[in-house]
Amino acid sequence: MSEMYTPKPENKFTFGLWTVGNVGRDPFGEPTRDPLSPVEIVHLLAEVGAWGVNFHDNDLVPIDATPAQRDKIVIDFQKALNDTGIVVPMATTNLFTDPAFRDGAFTTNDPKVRAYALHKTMYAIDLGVELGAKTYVFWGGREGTETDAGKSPLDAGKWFREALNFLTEYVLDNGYDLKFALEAKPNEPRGDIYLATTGAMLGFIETLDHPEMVGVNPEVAHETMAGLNFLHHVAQAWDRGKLFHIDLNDQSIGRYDQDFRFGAVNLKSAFFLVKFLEDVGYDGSRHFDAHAYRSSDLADVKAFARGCMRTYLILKEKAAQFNADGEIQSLLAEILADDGSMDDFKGHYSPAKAAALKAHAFDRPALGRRGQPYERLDQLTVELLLGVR
Ligand code: GLT
Ligand code: MN
Ligand code: MN
Repeated sequence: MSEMYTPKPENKFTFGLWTVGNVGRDPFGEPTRDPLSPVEIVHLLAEVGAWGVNFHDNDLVPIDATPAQRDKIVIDFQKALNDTGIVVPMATTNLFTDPAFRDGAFTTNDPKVRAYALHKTMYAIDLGVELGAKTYVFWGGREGTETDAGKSPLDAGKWFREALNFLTEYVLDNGYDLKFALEAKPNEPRGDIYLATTGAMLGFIETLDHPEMVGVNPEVAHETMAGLNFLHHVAQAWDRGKLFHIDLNDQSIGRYDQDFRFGAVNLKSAFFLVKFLEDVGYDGSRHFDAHAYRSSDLADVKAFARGCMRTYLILKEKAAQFNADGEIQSLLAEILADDGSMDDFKGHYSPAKAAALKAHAFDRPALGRRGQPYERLDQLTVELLLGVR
């Protein structure tokens, strides 16, 4: 195995306890794998070369644990982190498994459940911060509806805003060094989930009391489930300084929530994504929010985890190759060619510029005759990915 494809701490590869710890349950079948303890998962992640581990409160501490049990679990987990060097960059709250959240957490019509969701999240934030988390993810899997007959989307949005405002104040009040990252998903487990795309989240963030503390955690599978171009959403988040975290996995359009190994379905999209993250210098976690096939055993789970990281590193190498390829770069130069003749019309508005632009005579037929060699460029990209360049 080439040294180049060996994961290193600076790659910031992370997995959730729930990812390599996934036991292979699905809506039609019982688990196919034995559960691993959080300590065992930390050792597994160290063995495969990951940098960090993320968790929901209840991945680590069972929802009905006593305070004494909680403290013992945290001590054991911290010891595993110390023994392996694995870090905790991100934490989150499970606001979807317990029946209390059957109608949502922050957006349910039940004010007691909304209050309980805040209560639970404050404890979960304390736990995450205690173990070193700097990013706190909000994935509202149950924040939605099957029918809009009994729930107002306006109320839901207002309640979600109030909850996030409350929690950012909680973070400030406690002096925590913690930012929030909102994760969108169009559906599953709810029929429809509110704020279904990363773009919707970006718009919502600007309505909060502390928008500077809140960004997004886009997930490949989630934008893909909605039939959208994931890279375009990541780019919009990056442009706004809001790419606080990213969930890498894979997914076919139009299927159930698959959470496949990174690069398992659409290698070309994965390539453009890795190229983007590396080109812009994204320096956050590369979190693999995926799980092994239900047919996998423990050895195959390790192969899954190694595969996520190895594919990322291979695509990173391919991105460098793309950037250094003379033929590809000359096609790009042709596509981006600018003879400077429009320079006077660029930049900020001025009345004189507007008048000059209105007076300019364009050769419209000539504009329409200019082709762009995207076919050639795309084929070169495919050949590069297939390893024949
Ligand atoms: C769950 C979900 C993921 C979220 C996790 C964080 S939980 O596995 O499918 O997309 O990122 O809450
Ligand atoms: Mn997912
Ligand atoms: Mn996710």
